[in-house]
Amino acid sequence: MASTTEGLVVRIDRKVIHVEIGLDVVPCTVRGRFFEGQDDDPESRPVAVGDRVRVEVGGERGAIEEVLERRSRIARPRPRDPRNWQVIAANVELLVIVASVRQPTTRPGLIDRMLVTAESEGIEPLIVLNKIDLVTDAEANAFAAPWRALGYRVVATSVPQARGIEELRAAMAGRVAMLLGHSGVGKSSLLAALDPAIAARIGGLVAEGTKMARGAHTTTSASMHRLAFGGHLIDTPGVREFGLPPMEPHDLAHWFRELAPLVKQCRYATCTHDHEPNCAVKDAVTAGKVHPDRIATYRKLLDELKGGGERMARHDSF
Ligand SMILES: Nc1nc2c(ncn2[C@@H]2O[C@H](COP(=O)(O)OP(=O)(O)OP(=O)(O)O)[C@@H](O)[C@H]2O)c(=O)[nH]1
Ligand SMILES: [Mg+2]
Ligand SMILES: [Zn+2]
Repeated sequence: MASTTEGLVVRIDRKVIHVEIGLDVVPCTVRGRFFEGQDDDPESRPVAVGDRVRVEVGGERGAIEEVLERRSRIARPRPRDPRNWQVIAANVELLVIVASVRQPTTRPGLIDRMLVTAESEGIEPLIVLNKIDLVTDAEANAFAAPWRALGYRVVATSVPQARGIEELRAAMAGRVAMLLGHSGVGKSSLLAALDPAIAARIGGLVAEGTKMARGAHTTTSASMHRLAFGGHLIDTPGVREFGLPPMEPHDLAHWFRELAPLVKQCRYATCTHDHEPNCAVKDAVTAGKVHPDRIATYRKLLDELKGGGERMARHDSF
């Protein structure tokens, strides 16, 4: 007899959605109505890794009947259709923004974009500065300084030197965490270092979710892993760019920690801190109280929102 139970989406293949139910992972299909009007592209499906679902289980397989309400979303524009938002993962509690100073170099603006997404979705961010074996401590500290000054936690790590791994474990334990960053910064390597049992357990899975490119394993789809020390960690493919969730331009400053408290002092409630008179944010910038990189990112994102806000607002899937 089939029975209905709750599960957690851990991986999405072309034909099958893998759902963790208790200690098992059950291959599932979705009820037809989910796919109505959808093409065969897994990224366009209304189910994401991290979704809590109700599943009807019969024998070895299941059928997803319902996706439960999402508490948070990490989304980005779809590569082939930037007006349409693709949810990479749902219900993330800790967004682990992985960066490296070298090989590859992470632009500060990318970290700030991800921070805006985390703040606006109510997700705790954690910045991981990986590959610190390739730089001096002084370089690593200089890179991390602007975010540390704002109270963001930055953990410096090295996979070959096993530095910072224990601190990361402690931050993730018992939570749903997600790794996000450029390709090659070491997300999958960190996952394997955090829980060596995962690397052994998912040997075949890794081969499926990776492709050999210039001798490196590049992750091609998001997948969630149960951590031996408690909690779950989602590994994701590297991002080259990262868009913003649709929002009103005057709301952007709320998600910049150092700007948010100033906004109330601006003359206009809808001040975008751009051309408006009597602007507390502009005063703070003039007084040198805001880091130049952060305000540069704010202005860039503001331009994007002003240019694309109306267009994005019609796509409220984020
Ligand atoms: N020197 C050094 N190399 C590292 C470190 N972490 C990872 N690497 C190397 O960096 C390369 C890329 O690592 P991956 O873990 O595949 O990177 P990724 O972020 O998962 O990349 P994508 O899946 O493409 O997004 C590999 O050759 C790793 O061995 C580190 O801390 N120091
Ligand atoms: Mg990877
Ligand atoms: Zn203002």
